[in-house]
Amino acid sequence: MNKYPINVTKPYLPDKKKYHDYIDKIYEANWLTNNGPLVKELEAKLAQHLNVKNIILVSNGTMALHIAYKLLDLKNEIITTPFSFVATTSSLVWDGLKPVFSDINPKTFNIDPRLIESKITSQTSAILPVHVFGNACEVEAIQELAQKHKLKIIYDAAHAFDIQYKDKSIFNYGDVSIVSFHATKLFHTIEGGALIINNDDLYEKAKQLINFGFQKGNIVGIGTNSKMNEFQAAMGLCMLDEINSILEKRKNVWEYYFKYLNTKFRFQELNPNATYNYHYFPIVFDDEQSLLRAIEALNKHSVYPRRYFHPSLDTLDYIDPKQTCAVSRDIASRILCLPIYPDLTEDEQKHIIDILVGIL
Ligand code: T4K
Repeated sequence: MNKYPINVTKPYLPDKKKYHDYIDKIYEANWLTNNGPLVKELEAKLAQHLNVKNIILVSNGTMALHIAYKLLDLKNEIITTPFSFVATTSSLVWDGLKPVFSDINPKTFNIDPRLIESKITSQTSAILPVHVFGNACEVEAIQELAQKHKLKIIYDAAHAFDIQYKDKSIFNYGDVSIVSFHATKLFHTIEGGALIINNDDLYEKAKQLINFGFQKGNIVGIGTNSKMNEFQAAMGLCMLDEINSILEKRKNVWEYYFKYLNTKFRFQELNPNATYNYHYFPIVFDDEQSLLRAIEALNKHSVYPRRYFHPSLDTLDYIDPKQTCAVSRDIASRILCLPIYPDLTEDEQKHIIDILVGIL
């Protein structure tokens, strides 16, 4: 029996009894937030699971971006990708930083390192690439450029949970990586996010920034409140226990679509040096008209794919109109993310595939 509507994603809900047990613990301890025991436990377990040194949990991925900009003392111009969720760019503008867009590679949909250098000026302080849909960026080429021009790197790794690049967590690349643990993500804490920071001093400073500037009870600088609470951490602990089965089920769903659609559409070219987490299932149409026809046909059957990421961020009305990225605009106009989540059935997928093939 198909379960409609079928949305682009459906948040995973882990074992309810286990979550209740954690809630009981929170009631017993009467400790709800402010670096509570469950937040500490989740940080330790995530550091081990991901094989990263320093991880700080925060209230959401967007706050993780803001904290990263302050932590690295970014100024003026930040080179970034126009093909992402709006938060990558809006967070910069909110903080008074100028996004300078560098176009994407038409195959990987990630920022193209070969185009970045021409965008660097005396005002540039950092590069902010995104591992779009969990596809690892060309991290070595980006690292080389950053070193040459003394720029910081922040990876928006919102989609990149559990990705390894050359046998190392992708989160270990750059000065800071941020990740989103929003309900729609493959690993989530309802709302939530994290910063992964290689440098120990910066890690200590980040703890102050997320907690009003406090250090051992003293105010040592300006901070904000970006803390994760215990109910969020409880969800994360339950999710982490089931992460292997979540990833396995996603892989099966992804491969089933791919088997039937790979000769019919264009796909993102995946980084051969990295693993993949099957977070999204983007397909690229020949033109926007075909994409719109597909959306209409799917919607008629209560199937709701999403135009991630449309529009291309260089077209936003708060961006300098002189910035235009032709490749990103083109991909953004033709790309569609199909529903993908662990309990999507083969029957439901077959229905979606039949509709898509039918309109071609
Ligand atoms: N950087 C990047 C590259 C990102 O992709 C994101 C977030 C961020 C930074 C910022 O991280 P956060 O501050 O969000 O932690 C969703 C997510 O809200 C957002 O987290 C995510 N990226 C983005 C790609 O997708 P929307 O506007 O598509 O969400 P919404 O409410 O339309 O939900 C999508 C689908 O999920 C709907 O079809 C319905 C379904 N849904 C959603 C929720 C929340 C449910 O069935 N149940 C639910 O509880 O942004």
